[in-house]
Amino acid sequence: MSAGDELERENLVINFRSWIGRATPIARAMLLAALIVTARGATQPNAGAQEPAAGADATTNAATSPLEGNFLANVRQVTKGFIKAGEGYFSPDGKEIVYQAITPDYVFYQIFMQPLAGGSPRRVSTGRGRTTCAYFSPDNRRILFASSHLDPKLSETEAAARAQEAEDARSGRKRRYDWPFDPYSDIFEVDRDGGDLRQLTTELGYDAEGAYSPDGKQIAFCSNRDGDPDIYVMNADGSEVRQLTNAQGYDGGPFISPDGQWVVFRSDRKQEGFLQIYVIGIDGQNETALTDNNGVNWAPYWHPTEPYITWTGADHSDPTARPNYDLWLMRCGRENGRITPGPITRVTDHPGADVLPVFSPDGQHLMWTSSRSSDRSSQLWYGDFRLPE
Ligand SMILES: [Ca+2]
Ligand SMILES: [Ca+2]
Ligand SMILES: [Ca+2]
Repeated sequence: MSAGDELERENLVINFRSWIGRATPIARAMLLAALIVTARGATQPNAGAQEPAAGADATTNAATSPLEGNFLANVRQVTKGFIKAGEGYFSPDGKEIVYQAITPDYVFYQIFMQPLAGGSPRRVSTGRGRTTCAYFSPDNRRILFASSHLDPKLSETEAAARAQEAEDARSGRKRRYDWPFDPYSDIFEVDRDGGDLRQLTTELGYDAEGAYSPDGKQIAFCSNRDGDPDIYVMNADGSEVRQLTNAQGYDGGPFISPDGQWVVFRSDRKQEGFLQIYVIGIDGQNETALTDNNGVNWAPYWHPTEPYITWTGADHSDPTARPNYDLWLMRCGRENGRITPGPITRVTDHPGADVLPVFSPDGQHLMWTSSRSSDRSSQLWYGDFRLPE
């Protein structure tokens, strides 16, 4: 079955911190073969053609395989009641999470936070526009996210998305997903109750994928303000924007290292549609590729205390095989003032998609987005985590 056939057959959703809006049609088709296209048209990874593990229960760790048991324990689903939810991040005290989710009554993702231990989700974004990529400020007082609610034709944008959804539902058609870099996307911050909304970027073009530095003084983000998506850093109040990368291609998903000196990100500069993990100094120097394989590698995230990164990867070397998105771990080295690639360990092997991993602030837990849920929707999952011996 070709990727295109599979795509037509499947549902699709997409997360923009992760996926490729500018890939060639062939590369895009390869990538999208790994995704589910829902009539809603947002993105998330594919649940996979294979069935979830027999007897998998959304609230127990029955879905954990022997391999996963080497690193994960007490795995459980932490979001429910949404059509889908994902890309979660921990509060600095590890007690709350912030994430994006689609509810039955609105067409685009909105940003929600909730206690990790359980409790009602609370929306902190405005309720309108495409939103993504939330993050807690290190002082636990503010929430960062990207939103397109200032789109001057927002009502038309929403109506078009709803109309497409309704038409697809009527016709049964599964649309090929094509992520728009929403030109009205900007980065905002709000109080924990959603109040005191402040706009941090104002350039026309896609500004999103933002995350604070551990000291709260800087924000790394992705912008295509000059026509090509690149990594930028600005002060936390939006001032003093500096561009770190300038390679042709989608450089995105940046996170600043625990020591504040490095930015890890992913890029398709080497081959369109094949993302690799890179690291660059906060000063824009000493850029190094950490992965170089025949796959898609994205959503890198730093361990808070040990020299590890985790990320999402899938093997795309066989165009006839369905890529299984899983979580990976690399122990990084240091050499001549650079961060260097080290041994790689696979953390998950569930047939459902496992993407967007983040460590808890104490490094003792892992949260990620997975379609291993009993209804195969993408939801946030969480477990105890231990590094390899
Ligand atoms: Ca913008
Ligand atoms: Ca670029
Ligand atoms: Ca998987």
